[in-house]
This record gives sequence, structure tokens and C-alpha cells, in this order.
Amino acid sequence: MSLISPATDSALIVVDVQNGFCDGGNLAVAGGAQVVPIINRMASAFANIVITQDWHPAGHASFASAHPGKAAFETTEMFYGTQVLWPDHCVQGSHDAALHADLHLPTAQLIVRKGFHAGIDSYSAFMEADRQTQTGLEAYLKQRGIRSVYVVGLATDFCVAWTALDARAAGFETSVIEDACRAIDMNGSLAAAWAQMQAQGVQRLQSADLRLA
Ligand code: VGL
Ligand code: ZN
Repeated sequence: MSLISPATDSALIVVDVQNGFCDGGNLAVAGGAQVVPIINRMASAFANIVITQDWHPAGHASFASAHPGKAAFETTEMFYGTQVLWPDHCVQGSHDAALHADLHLPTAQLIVRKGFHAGIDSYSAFMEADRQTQTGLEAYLKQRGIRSVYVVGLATDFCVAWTALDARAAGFETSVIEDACRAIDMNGSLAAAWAQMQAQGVQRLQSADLRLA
């Protein structure tokens, strides 16, 4: 199989590679920090790079601590549907919310912060969980002439998958680089996410499929 060279109208979307999702973080994903060197290496192949940051106000509605009687990883009904409740994580300005210190992406052009509305979660970098409120990323990418996106980061089955699905829905050619992601994987969420992504035409690639400089 020949290697893929991302075209100049492609963007790498680096999702939530934050302390909070790495070892020692408030919502640590197993092996989360292992994606950092892979993503750093991939960056050389991309003319366009967007970084996202989960960026919650204290007391955010996705935190179990905001719902008396509820524990983390239980669910609750919000006005927009069922919401998984999480430990407090990625609070604005905290160390937990900072990008991993070894993430080295000096050419990245945009950082999208999401999940900052107190009552609405946002796994996706494109659209919040109410499925109404746009982050602006779709318009940004389209105005810059981007046609395909490659999604990497944390977590495969939540923020990466929702971002990839919304990218597809917005008409971008979309790939997820599996080894540059790590998953939370609760109650079969990882298998479900891959099934949904593949049903929507998201390509499942490995970093070895890309031609890196
Ligand atoms: C994420 C759960 C809650 C993620 C963010 O980045 O996948 N997951 N907030
Ligand atoms: Zn979050």
C-alpha cells in the first residue's frame, strides 16, 4: 500500500492532549501520553494544524460533583439528552487543562477551546452537545479552503469520535489515526464509536500509513 501524503488542503486536528487526560490527570485515559511523540512526528506532514482544549468552568454541568447524589461515570438527563457525568476535569486555567508539556506543535495555527458553556458539554470540536451551538471550527476550516481532516488525540471514543463524525457531517473527508489516539472505553464505547465512524465513512488509518518528513 502506498503512503498517504496529506495535501495542502488537509488539516490535522489534535484533540484534547491535555494533562487531565494523561497519567495523573483528573480524567486520565490509559496510555494517554503515548500519543504525544506520535503526534509530534505527524505534524511535519501537515501545512495546517488545529489544536483543541477541553475548557470547562468550575461547576460545569458535565461534572458529577454538580449533581448531588450522582457519582462519576453515571449518567443524567440534560435538556439535550443523556449526559455521562465525569470527575471534575480540565477546569479553565488549571494545570489539568493545560496541553501536555511535551506536545510540540509550533506550526499549529488555531487552538479551539470547547465545553465552556456552563450548562452544555462539547465532546466535538465542531458542535456542542445540544447539537445547535457551533464552535466556529467548521466555518474556520472552510474559509481556509480545507477539504480533508485527520483527527488524533484523546479520547478516541468521546472527543475524537464526536469530532470526526461532525467533520464528516460537515462534508470534510475525514480520517482518524488510530495509534495516535487512546480511549476511555466504558461499556463498549470504543467499539461503538468505531462502528459509528465507519458507518459514516470516517477512514481508520495508522500513523505508518502517512508519509512523514
Ligand atoms: C472528553 C470526557 C469528558 C474527551 C472530554 O476529551 O474525550 N471526555 N470531556
Ligand atoms: Zn470534558
